[in-house]
Amino acid sequence: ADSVPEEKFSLKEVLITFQSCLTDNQEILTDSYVNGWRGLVRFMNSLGSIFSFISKDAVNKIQIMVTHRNGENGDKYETLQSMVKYELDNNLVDLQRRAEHPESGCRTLLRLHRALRWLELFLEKLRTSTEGSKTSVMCTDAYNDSLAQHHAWIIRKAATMAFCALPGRAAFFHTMNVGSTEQVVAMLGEAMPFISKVYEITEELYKQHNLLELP
Ligand code: 1PX
Repeated sequence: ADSVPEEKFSLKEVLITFQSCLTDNQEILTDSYVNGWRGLVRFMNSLGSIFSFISKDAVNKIQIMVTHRNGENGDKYETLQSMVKYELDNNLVDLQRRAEHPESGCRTLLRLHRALRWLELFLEKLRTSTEGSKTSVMCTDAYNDSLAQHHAWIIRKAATMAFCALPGRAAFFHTMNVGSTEQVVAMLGEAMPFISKVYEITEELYKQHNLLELP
């Protein structure tokens, strides 16, 4: 058979996925959330194998969520709200230390949620950057203001080293496959409110149930 041409994918589609996470009553759909991360990981992989230790962890967490969703009680995982209620009501979350439930949906999703904050910060920096701005610096600053606080020294070190391998702003925008710089900036402006909204709602949900520090 003829080889299928590599499908060109645009980061716009990925970021727009976060729009479809929100239901009319402000709940967050697990499947769309996980799909958003899938797309982000795919994009990250296109940046080079130096990021593979990061994507490996992300894929692992995505897979845990998919397994919950495909399980016997998958319907309980339809939204983040129903997941939190189901896992807490049934004592399926390790609150003090990782023990019987090391892969609860709540603790796994919390890691992705913290990474979403990094994404929000990084995208905002990209959106407001100028020609001379360095992606590695923007990425590191966003990381230090979010995820880094939750990572051990060795992870921080490895992550910060990997960021140095990021392509420059022009090449990075090109990889996003969205079009001109103006189009990238416009797309980011469009997509960011949804990402922020999803982050905010999840943060509030976790705060209400005291889940923001799950081991
Ligand atoms: C236009 C920009 C789009 C960029 C898309 C990039 C998508 C990045 C996806 C990163 C997902 C990272 C999830 C990390 C979850 C995590 O914090 N895991 C740690 C804790 O888990 P545990 O189960 O042990 O409690 C775990 O220790 C993580 C290890 C791997 C290193 C994580 C470094 C995270 C850096 C995030 C920034 C990615 C930069 C990509 C460059 C574009």
